[in-house]
Amino acid sequence: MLHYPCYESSLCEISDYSAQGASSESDSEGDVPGQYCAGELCICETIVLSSILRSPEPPQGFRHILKTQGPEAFAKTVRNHKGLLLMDTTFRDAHQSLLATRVRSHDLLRISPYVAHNFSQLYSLENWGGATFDVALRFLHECPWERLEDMRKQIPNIPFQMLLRGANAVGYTNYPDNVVFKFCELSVQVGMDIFRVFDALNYLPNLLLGMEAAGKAGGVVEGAISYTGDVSDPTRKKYDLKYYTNLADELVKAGTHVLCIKDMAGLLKPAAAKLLITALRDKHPDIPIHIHTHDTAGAGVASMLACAEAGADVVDVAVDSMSGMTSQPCMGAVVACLQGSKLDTGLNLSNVSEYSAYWEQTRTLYAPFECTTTMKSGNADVYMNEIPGGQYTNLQFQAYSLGLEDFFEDVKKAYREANVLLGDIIKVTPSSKVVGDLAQFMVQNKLSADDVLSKAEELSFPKSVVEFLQGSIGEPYQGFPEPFRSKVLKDMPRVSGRPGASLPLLDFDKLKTELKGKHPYSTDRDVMSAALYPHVTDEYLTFRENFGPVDKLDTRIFLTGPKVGEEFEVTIERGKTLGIKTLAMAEDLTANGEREVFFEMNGQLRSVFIKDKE
Ligand code: 3PY
Ligand code: ZN
Repeated sequence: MLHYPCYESSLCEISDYSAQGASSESDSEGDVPGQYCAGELCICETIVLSSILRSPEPPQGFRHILKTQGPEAFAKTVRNHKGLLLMDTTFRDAHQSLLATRVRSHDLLRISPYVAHNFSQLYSLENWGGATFDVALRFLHECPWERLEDMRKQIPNIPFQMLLRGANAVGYTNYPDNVVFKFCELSVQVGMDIFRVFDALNYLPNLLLGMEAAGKAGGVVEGAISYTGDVSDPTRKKYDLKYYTNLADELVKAGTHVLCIKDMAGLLKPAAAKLLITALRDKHPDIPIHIHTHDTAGAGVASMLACAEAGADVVDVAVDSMSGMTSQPCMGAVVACLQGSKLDTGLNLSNVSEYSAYWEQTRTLYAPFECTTTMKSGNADVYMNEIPGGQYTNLQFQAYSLGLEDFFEDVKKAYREANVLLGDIIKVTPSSKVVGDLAQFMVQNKLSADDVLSKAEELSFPKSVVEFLQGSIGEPYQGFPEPFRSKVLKDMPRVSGRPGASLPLLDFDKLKTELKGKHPYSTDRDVMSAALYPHVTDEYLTFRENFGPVDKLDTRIFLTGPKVGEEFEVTIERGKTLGIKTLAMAEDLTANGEREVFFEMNGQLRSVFIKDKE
């Protein structure tokens, strides 16, 4: 008879097991090691368990080629592959766009063995970088490096992909060069494989720095061109086909292993996709082409199919229940549309559905962060305002939380005007913040574009706008807008060239000594986190010292806390599970606003004092 693992408590055991391969016990009995009890299987357990029982070792994937033959051979294999390859963004961009990046390691790790076993044909799994680094530390109180390491253990076969913001690494500002290099080096050591490197202005010196850092670390370099405008519209002259093909030539010349078009706002309509990819394919027949988009308007699947037809090797999708709107196009739809064709993805639609069912259920845990609280449908107005996927949801959420019903409509209109005032720039983190800040400033102060121009000398612009005009994130294509720039900056200093080039190198030894002084148990990974986010890392380490590894709690308990009388389990490491039962709370608060909470831990009575927030 097959005994079922208890909800939560033994899932980690199953997951660890999958990474380590079969054991003879399990083979003989059809059972898996760990703690068992008879009971109901949740959907997650059912699907993970069934895939592991089918085959204890996950099948080999593209990572095998990468690790045994290196990035060039990997790129060649991708290029020679028949059929369309997919990158799954569910673990990064999908939840960054739909759930404010709040998905926790706990929920990513629960489904990781299933992904390893059933999606080994993926080009890559995007699971790190972008906003995930900051949000993990700042809001989830978990270590992004541990997340990466733990996922690697569960998914040894599929290449991991991350988003590197060029010279901004995974931050919002330029860092000293040695920070970017060391960051990439450590990322590869911990388990990263493919680096999608972009720059928020497509500013080549920044892009090349990120590419060099990723390449030197041994990663696959995916140089990315951020896409804006519309190459199928002859009236949109600034970012025309020539602009993109010239940039692609530069990235290929710089040795990118894979060429990426990063359509962060979902502006690449099918007709434009056909033009652009055909042109790139003709110029660079040997280089794999990878396309990223967002489905904000709802045309994402059509665009990705057009890209594939025109010769793209890889496109980005998110699993069905985490796709659509500001996220990526639907994986199941792309898989189904290509089934039986020469571009067949090789993925099994039933597996996609099972995977989707897990996320459908898991997504409900993150209801407080749901973009669907405010966003009910796709919206083709993105073709006019060009707001990137993640920012679109953020701006809408902000507008609703301010209770200003028309605010979002006004901000979208102002965003368009702000973009023109700033010279029609590429808009993606952090340049999108510059445009968004200016748009909000205009709406809040009831300023038209003409007002902004005529009063530019007197207005007190948001910091991000001033810094952008100073050149602190790089130089926009065709230069800064004049006379606006001179009016705003007056005699303020200007940075010319690559901003990071003038920053002094970071003294890592000094930083380590300082961090150890304050947090004796901090590691070299924490030092790297502190190099990128000093304050956030300090707060994360202090939190962890006070409250322990809260990433081990299940998501409902983490987000809302247990109810009085509730029993739950926490697996702190393999084989170490704590049984906790909350018993009661003291009626009175202490002088410093704390309340004593009584609970049982593995049968023993304990109590803690907890700050009462009410
Ligand atoms: C990021 O920089 O986090 C992005 O997702 C940009 O598109
Ligand atoms: Zn994106």
